[in-house]
Amino acid sequence: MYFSKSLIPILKNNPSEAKIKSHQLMLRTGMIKQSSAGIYSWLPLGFKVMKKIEQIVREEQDRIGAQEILMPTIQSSEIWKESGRYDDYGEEMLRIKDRQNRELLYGPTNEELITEIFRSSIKSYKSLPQLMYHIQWKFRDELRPRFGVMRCREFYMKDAYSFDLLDEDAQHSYNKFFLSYLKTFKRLDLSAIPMAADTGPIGGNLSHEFVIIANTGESKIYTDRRIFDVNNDEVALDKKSLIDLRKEYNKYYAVTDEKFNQNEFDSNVTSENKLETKGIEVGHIFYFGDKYSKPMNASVDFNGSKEFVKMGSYGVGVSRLVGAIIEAKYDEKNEIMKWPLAISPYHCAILPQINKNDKANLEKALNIHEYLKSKNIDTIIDDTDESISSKMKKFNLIGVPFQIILGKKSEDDLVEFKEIGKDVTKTKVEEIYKIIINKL
Ligand code: 5CA
Repeated sequence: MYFSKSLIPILKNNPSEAKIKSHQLMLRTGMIKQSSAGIYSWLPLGFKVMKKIEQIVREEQDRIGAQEILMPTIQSSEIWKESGRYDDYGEEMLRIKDRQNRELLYGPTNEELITEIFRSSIKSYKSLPQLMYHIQWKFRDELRPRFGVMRCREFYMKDAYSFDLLDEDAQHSYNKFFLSYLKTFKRLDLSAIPMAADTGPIGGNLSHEFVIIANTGESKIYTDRRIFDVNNDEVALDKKSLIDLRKEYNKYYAVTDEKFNQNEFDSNVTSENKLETKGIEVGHIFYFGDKYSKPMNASVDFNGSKEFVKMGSYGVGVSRLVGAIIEAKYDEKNEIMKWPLAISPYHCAILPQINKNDKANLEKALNIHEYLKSKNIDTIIDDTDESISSKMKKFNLIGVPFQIILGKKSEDDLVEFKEIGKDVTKTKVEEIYKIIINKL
């Protein structure tokens, strides 16, 4: 990709309407463009990052045997009347009428629709468990959309749903998603802590929010610091049974605002381990038994008797994650965005100094570009006539983790190469390929 031909509208300064760094950076580097309050278009740079995050989320859902489907954004009010949530959901739900005057809505979540799909397709307990997910836009008419993609009205979510026969089977499904979320966030290089949480309009009595610590977060959290050690223990993730893993986390107090109780906090956590801070909710899982299956009559036949299935739902804020990762990784002082390589908009940027009467540097850049492209390294060339230093600044801000610099005196087979935030070294292009591929 050539920078001169790309739709990456970089701004010179931070836009004044953006109050937090992720919002500032996303507007400044042209990742998104607001179309109306809390509604954004995703331009190529932002879209690439979001798609890479989506793919990691998808792979970890597939790994636990969840089946990908795609439900529509527009739903009929009928099923919401069956569950009783049509009136309960309130003004956050965007209600629409079609030309026949039928009541429709833009889905804020999909418990009803998936229950309707389940009840018309699955009849026997032998088909259980069923785990399904989709990655789709949602709309919630938030009273105060703010902070860019962090709290918007239209947002991209992965939502999964589990259906089981017995309560204990359903708890097992819950634990599978719990573990899958830990793995997903780890792949995104985030330390997201599961916190006991309120269930709000989704319902049920068991729920965890996955929260990353950030000053700009909207969730208040109270926790025992030692839970971070559990989260950083790679071995535990692979070796522990699901039940042991849950027990490991349950040892430590970790709750969100709504679940907070000062007496419990004081009696369970010593003062040096107490942490009261703010965080960003990047995922939320719920267990709600037959809350939807009963009123919507979703049951299976089990040895001649009719059993309402036990359900849970599991959400990841895919579009919110783009902002959350910026909040966690942006080095504000040096204006460097440190995307984890797996989700950076490009793996490598080639920054040649372009001389008017000498095309040698550009040609060299094109050759390197072809070579890296053939090896599946996602590469961009900055073919504009800006100075090298302004190109480097720009790509530090965008956050391309590897940069090849072709200055005036670039020798034949050695090029200047640097990993973002580190020093320049002179390296062969084949070596560069090996360095990048090893880190991917
Ligand atoms: N049906 C359940 C689970 S699938 C559900 O909707 N859960 S939720 O309401 O907690 O949303 C799931 C995730 O979507 C949240 O953890 C958050 O990361 C993201 N999210 C929720 N509201 C917004 C919003 N207004 N803007 C951006 N992301 C949001």
